[in-house]
This record gives sequence, C-alpha cells and structure tokens, in this order.
Amino acid sequence: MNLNQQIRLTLDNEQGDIGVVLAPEETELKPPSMYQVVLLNDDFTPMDFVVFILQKFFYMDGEKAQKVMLEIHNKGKGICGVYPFDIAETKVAMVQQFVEQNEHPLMCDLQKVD
Ligand code: TYC
Repeated sequence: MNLNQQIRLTLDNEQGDIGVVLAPEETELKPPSMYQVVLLNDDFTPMDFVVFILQKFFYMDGEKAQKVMLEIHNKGKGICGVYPFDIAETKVAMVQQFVEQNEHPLMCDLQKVD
C-alpha cells in the first residue's frame, strides 16, 4: 500500500471549480517512538515476587525471568520489555497496582528509547 498518495481537495460550485488544495506529495512517515519498561532494585521486595511479575506481565519463562531479576538486583535496574507508549504505560500501571496490592516497594517506570 502506498501511504504517500497525493491528497487533492477540489472546491466547486455550479459554475465550476473555485479552488484546489494540494497536500505535499511526500509526507514523512516515522515509526512510533518506543518505550522501555524498567524495574528498579530495592532492598525489600522478595526475589520470587519480581520473578513472578516478569512472568505474569512480561511473559518471560522462568529461566529468563530469573536472569533479568538478578540483573536488576546486581546492576540497579533492568529492562522488562520495549513497547509503543500506550502499551508501556498500561504495563507500568498494571505492575504498580499489583505491587501496591502486595505491599512491596518495587518501582516500575518507562523510558523513551532514543
Ligand atoms: N534486591 C532484592 C532482594 O535482595 C530483589 C529485587 C530484585 C528487588 C529486583 C527489586 O527490581 C528488583 N530481595
């Protein structure tokens, strides 16, 4: 499908055309910006709880979730997934709600990918 088709708007009355508006032929199309969902380390959230979050909300298998959890634990933060803004924002909200329900201090945030 050609997304750069020319848009031509013709305004007319009974006598004929009274005006034509042409949109620019080349419209620059950019892919949407992407956002990383990140988890931050803390000293209190149980490791198993973080592994559970990575599996439940980011669909990681047990091995991958364990690896990412340890990376966060050792380096201070880690990437859970990369999504368009609306999905990243929803994931953060879902994780935050689940964390609050379980009364852990775990922090989840999003960061724009350059
Ligand atoms: N540092 C935590 C502990 O030792 C584990 C942990 C890992 C906490 C990752 C948060 O995002 C986190 N229990």
